[in-house]
Amino acid sequence: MALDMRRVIDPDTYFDHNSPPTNLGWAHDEVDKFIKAQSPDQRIVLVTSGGTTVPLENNTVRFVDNFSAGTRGSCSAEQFLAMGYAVIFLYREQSLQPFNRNYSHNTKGVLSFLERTNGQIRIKPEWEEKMGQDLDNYQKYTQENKLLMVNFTTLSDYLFLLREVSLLVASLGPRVMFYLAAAVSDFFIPSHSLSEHKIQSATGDLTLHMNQVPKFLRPLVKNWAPLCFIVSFKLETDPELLGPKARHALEKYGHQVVIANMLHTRKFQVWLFTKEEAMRPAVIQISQDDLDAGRDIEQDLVEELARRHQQYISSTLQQD
Ligand code: 9Z3
Repeated sequence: MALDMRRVIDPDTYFDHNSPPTNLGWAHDEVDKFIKAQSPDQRIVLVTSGGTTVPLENNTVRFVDNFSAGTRGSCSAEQFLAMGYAVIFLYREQSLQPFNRNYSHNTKGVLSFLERTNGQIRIKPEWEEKMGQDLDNYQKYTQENKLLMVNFTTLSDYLFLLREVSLLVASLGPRVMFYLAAAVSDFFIPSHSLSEHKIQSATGDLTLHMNQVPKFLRPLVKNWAPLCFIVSFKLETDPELLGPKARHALEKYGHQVVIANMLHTRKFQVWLFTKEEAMRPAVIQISQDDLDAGRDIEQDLVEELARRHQQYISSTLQQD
């Protein structure tokens, strides 16, 4: 794959040259209603989750995908709700969703939470309590306007929706947290260069030229939502790069927290980089035994971020 990285366009040009997703108007109205339904001191978090796709054809048969099951995002959304946040969950269609993640992608086997007894299908007794809690929580949070789910598929869908939601929640200021766990492609093929129909194999090998995606964290922090508490994620596979890249992101965009994680240890260990702790990031970790016992690292991570978010809110109130 030959990557053409010379032409870096700015974010506005990107929006001028790509089409918005079909759910953009719906998302605008729903987010608007959602934030108007919140009380004046309600803390709100935008959780992004799952990977973006980059289509290779306009009538898309093939696409390049970014790695993310949506575990981090869906699990964190549940934790934020438990801590009293209202959650806007911007997620990749078909990736894990809060309260459904243990059933839609059950690692113990398809429908393994069900059994047939005397001809009747029923939930296995060992699943009943957990399923009951998930059902109750999901219904409670959606009915109380505490959980709103908006889905994306492509990189372009994601960026349009991210900008739309950011501009809507920005006016609520410091009590809004951005928790940007979605895995977002760094490269894309501009729509004018896309093949209209399925690329044919008759001409032999395929060489792709991909442009660099403009860095959207910059306008998000500077222009779209400058008063909000912004947490981005940095994913690497080379341990030598993780710290330097996390520090670089903090310096470049000037936001509040970068959570650094390695692909293979992301369920056990994450580092929290801030301006003050750039050389000595706080570590959050759990053991394999914790994980086997059903404990998720997101419990500790979200608790810590909520604490820091509260400090941020208090410090901005003192400045007023
Ligand atoms: C993450 O680093 C997330 O923690 C994971 C979660 C994607 C690893 P899963 O969904 O995985 O639980 O399977 N997300 C951010 C990845 C990303 O694209 N970051 C960009 C980068 O590293 C910057 S925003 O350059």
